[in-house]
Amino acid sequence: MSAVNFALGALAGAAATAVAADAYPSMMPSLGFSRPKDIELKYFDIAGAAEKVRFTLLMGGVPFKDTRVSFGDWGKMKETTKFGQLPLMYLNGEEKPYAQSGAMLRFAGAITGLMPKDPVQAFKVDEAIGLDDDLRREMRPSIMLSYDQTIKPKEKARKVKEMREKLAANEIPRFLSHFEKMLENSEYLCGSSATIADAQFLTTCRWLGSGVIDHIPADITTKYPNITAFRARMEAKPEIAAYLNKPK
Ligand SMILES: N[C@@H](CCC(=O)N[C@@H](CS)C(=O)NCC(=O)O)C(=O)O
Repeated sequence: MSAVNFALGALAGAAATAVAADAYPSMMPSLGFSRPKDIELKYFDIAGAAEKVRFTLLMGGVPFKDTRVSFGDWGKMKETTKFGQLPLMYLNGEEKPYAQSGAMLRFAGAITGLMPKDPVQAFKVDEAIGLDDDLRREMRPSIMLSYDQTIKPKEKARKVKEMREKLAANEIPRFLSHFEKMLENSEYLCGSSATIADAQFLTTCRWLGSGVIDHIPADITTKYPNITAFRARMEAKPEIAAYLNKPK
C-alpha cells in the first residue's frame, strides 16, 4: 500500500469511526475486538466486590444478567466454584467462569470504553483505583475481626469499636482528603468523563456512608463538598439511578 493510499485509508477509517460513534456510541469501544454477546455476573445480594463492575456495565450500557446468590445457598456452592469465592463472571454462556472483581472491572472498562486506551490516562485511572484499594485495605482488619467467632463477643465489640474510631478519626479522612483534592477541578476522578475508577470510588462512598459499618458515622463523606457532589453526579446517571431505585 502506498503512503497516499494508507493516509486515505486512515482518513476513511477515521470518518467511518466518527459516523459509527454518532450512530452507535455504545458500540464504539468494542470496535476492533469482539464484545461478548452475553454476560452474567454472579454475586451475593449485596454491593460488596461486584458493585463496581455492575456500575461500570450499567454506565456503559452493556446488558448483563445480575444473578444474586443467597448466603444460604453459598455453603454448598462454594466448593464448586473456581477459587471458592464470588463474584464470578460468565461470558457467552460458557460453563467456565472468570473470577477476581478487579479483573472484571478492567474487562468491563475495556468493553464499555470506561477504561481509557491511552496508557497515560489508564495510568491515572489505575492510580485512583490503587488509592481506593488502599482505603479499603485499611478497613479490612476491623471487618475481619467483626466476623471472628473465636473471640468473646464483649472483647470483640471493644476492639472493633477502638479500631473503627481510629479509622474514622485518622485513616478515612486522610484518604478522603486525597480524593477531595482529585475532584477539585474535575467532575470525575480522572477528568471530565467517568471511568472505572469512579465506578469503584462510588461504591466506596456509598459503603462508608451507608451507616451499616458500626462506629463509622454515616456522614463521614458528606463533610467533603467535592466528594458529595461527585456522588450525587454519579447517582444521577440514568442507568445508575434506575438500578439504585429499583425496588428490592
Ligand atoms: N479478590 C477477590 C476477593 C473475592 C472475595 O473475597 N469474595 C468474598 C465476598 S466479597 C467471598 O466470596 N466470600 C465467601 C467465602 O470466601 O466463602 C475479588 O475481588 O473478586
